[in-house]
Amino acid sequence: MKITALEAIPYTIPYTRPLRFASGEVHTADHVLLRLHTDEGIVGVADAPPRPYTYGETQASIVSIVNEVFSPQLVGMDPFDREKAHAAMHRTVHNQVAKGAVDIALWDIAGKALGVPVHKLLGGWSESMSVAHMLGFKPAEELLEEALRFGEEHGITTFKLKVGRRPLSLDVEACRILREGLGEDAEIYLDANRGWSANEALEVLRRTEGLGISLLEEPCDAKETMGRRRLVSRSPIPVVGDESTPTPGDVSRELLSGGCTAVCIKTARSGFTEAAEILGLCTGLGVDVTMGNQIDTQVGSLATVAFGAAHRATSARAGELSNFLDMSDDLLAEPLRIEGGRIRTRATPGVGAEIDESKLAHYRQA
Ligand code: MUC
Ligand code: MG
Repeated sequence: MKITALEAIPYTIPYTRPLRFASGEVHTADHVLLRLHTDEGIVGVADAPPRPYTYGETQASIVSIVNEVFSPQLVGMDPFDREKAHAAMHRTVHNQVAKGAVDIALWDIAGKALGVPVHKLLGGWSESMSVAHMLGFKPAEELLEEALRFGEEHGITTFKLKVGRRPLSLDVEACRILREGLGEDAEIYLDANRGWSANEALEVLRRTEGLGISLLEEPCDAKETMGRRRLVSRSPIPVVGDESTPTPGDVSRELLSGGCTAVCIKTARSGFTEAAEILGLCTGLGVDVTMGNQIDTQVGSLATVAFGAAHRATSARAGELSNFLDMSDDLLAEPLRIEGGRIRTRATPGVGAEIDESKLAHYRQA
């Protein structure tokens, strides 16, 4: 089989409820749908969500790198030769999200060609994932109302609270109100998206002691090396690397040098191949992982479910999978459903992201 064309389709779908966090905010999903065509008529599909504040990529840059750089490198290759595809793409630095989408589309082709769902190819641990919901910046009472609603309507009991605000009392208060309102069995963890300094993060840890916060993600900029290491060595809870750990090399550097003690895996920026390498590093070192959300659509969330459900370690915690519910529409022909707090993998070959062509035609930008 040969790759015949890469198609990068920019599209825009508005959010009903925007998500705000320390490094940015999202009002519209201005993503790129990637399609890898082959000479056997099999098409691999993946979603690329640009996050300029995290990786520097934009919708236009993803379209351009795919069309101008990756297409000439990959057309003519066998889609099963993932190592060769990665070697070609890695001649270009960065562009994590564009590379991740190509990788997911390659796995999708492999699954479709073999007639096997990708979660089975990757590991086949389970057929579903438990769902965590990500709560953006809002007044504390509104956060509690949202968390209770997601609990009642979807059976979700794990919440990641976006923090990193000033004054620190805003987030300390939000933690207290959530814990009081959700009860002691709900899991609550924090993600500051580098919004604080290391000292501010330490102060928040002191002021939230006793509230049962389970994890602290990317509290400060990992490049501020001394402060970050002081924070990690003093934190009573795992400090999760996210923006600082997109590649296996970043993960090993941050873990071994004391920049984090847990790792967030995102298929949107690592694809399945690098996500598996990262997972291998973490399980080998005895480090917890979370399945993160890059503010994904249903297409992207389904890819996260395929990877997360496939492995034991990624199934051990709830994955961040519910933020597509805040979008006004989506591209999947058969919508994702959260039932009893879980999302199921698809039994169809590949990742299972069948696209509704009329919706794509409606939302596409070019
Ligand atoms: C997260 O975990 O940080 C916000 C920015 C991004 O790239 O992902 C989200 C969620
Ligand atoms: Mg994060």
